[in-house]
Amino acid sequence: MKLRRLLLQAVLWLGSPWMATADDQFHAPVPLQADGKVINTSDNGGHSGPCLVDVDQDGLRDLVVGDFSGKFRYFRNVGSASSPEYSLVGYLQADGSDAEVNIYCCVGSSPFFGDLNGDGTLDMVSGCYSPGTIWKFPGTNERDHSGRLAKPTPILDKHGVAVRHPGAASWPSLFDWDADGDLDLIHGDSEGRIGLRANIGSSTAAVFDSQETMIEITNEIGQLTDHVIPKGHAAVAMGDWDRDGLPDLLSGSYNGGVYLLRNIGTLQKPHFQEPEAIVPPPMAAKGHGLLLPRIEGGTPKPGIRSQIFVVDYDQDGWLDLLVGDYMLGTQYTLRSDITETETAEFERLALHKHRADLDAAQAFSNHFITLPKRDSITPEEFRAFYTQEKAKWEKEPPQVRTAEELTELQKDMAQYLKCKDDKPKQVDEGYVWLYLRKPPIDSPSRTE
Ligand SMILES: [Ca+2]
Ligand SMILES: [Ca+2]
Ligand SMILES: [Ca+2]
Ligand SMILES: [Ca+2]
Repeated sequence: MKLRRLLLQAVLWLGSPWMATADDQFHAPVPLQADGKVINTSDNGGHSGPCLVDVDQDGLRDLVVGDFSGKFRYFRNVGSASSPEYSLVGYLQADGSDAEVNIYCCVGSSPFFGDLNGDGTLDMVSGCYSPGTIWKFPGTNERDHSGRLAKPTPILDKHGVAVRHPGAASWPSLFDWDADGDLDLIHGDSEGRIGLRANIGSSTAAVFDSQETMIEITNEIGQLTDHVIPKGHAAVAMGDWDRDGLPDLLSGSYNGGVYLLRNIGTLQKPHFQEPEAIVPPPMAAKGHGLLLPRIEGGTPKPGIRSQIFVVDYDQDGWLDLLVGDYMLGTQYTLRSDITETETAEFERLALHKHRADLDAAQAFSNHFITLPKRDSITPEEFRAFYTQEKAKWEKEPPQVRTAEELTELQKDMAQYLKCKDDKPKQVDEGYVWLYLRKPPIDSPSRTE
């Protein structure tokens, strides 16, 4: 048993998903704070969708964060341009109530601002969940501190048809894609598609083309595909990441990574390279960030379903990233006298248990799909069949051995818990991570 435990520890050391760090181009990510606390959209189901914009037009960029409620939390910058400090004001208002989009699965609201009618006030756009309509909240001239917007309408094309991809969720961004002086609409969907709707109107009256220009890449098996973002969830943004004068495309992903598609076309006709991960997915290949072990009061860790905002946060000339995320965690409460070493040990055990649980669930579902099933079956009959087959399967020797190992693990974990019999709680989390970029090594501005 001792040998097995040693082996297990070696595996756990090597396999920790949190060992995956952002590429050397970033400093370690830090979660943004407001009013002295880390911003966490857990009370609204997580899925943070960040955006920096000067809401109250006092010359300082404020922070707007979407989440699973479909609303938009507004944090005013009460610090300075070079050293922002945020304080929660409340939800952005639209037409007398909280601005809101429809969301019931998998994503957060995704605020982005731009002046679509040239009246000098910023309008807000946001995606939502199924159908992935893109909503426009016109800006108003009421310069108070509530960030007032007018009643939302779906963004329509020149024929009055709502702009959207086939995928369930949508993420919009506004950018002058073709360098003709007006804002175009770039939008991604949950299947990883990204498309452009050119503004065929003007900078004072945006009209979006009915033709979609899709971003396409050649995938690993040589097929041309428009599903460009690995694992889908194309939460798009644009910015000249490599400072070559051509705006590049960036996107979040279901896996929590951030991808860069370098523009190798021209200013008027962008063309993109295949996506490269500039923030690697925070999870190891196994597991997708759901029900990962978390420690109550522990240090936050980047999750999945990244929604991004590209901005030169520290104004050093190099674009940085804000990354909103989601994590459904299994939260454990540890003993109050626990040491750092014990905490690390507990994290390793809990992670191993998480993976073993996932493996067991996957193994049964692999087995279950091979079973012969009747054509017509009621949901009750299906449940009974499933339960009976699972019970049978769990009595087989490999599953019995796994169950014994899990019991052993649980015993090991119990010594670190506040109450040994406590059942862990499930918690939603959603942070806003600042990935400050280090200027490239060959850049004279790099300081380390
Ligand atoms: Ca401001
Ligand atoms: Ca344009
Ligand atoms: Ca570029
Ligand atoms: Ca910067």
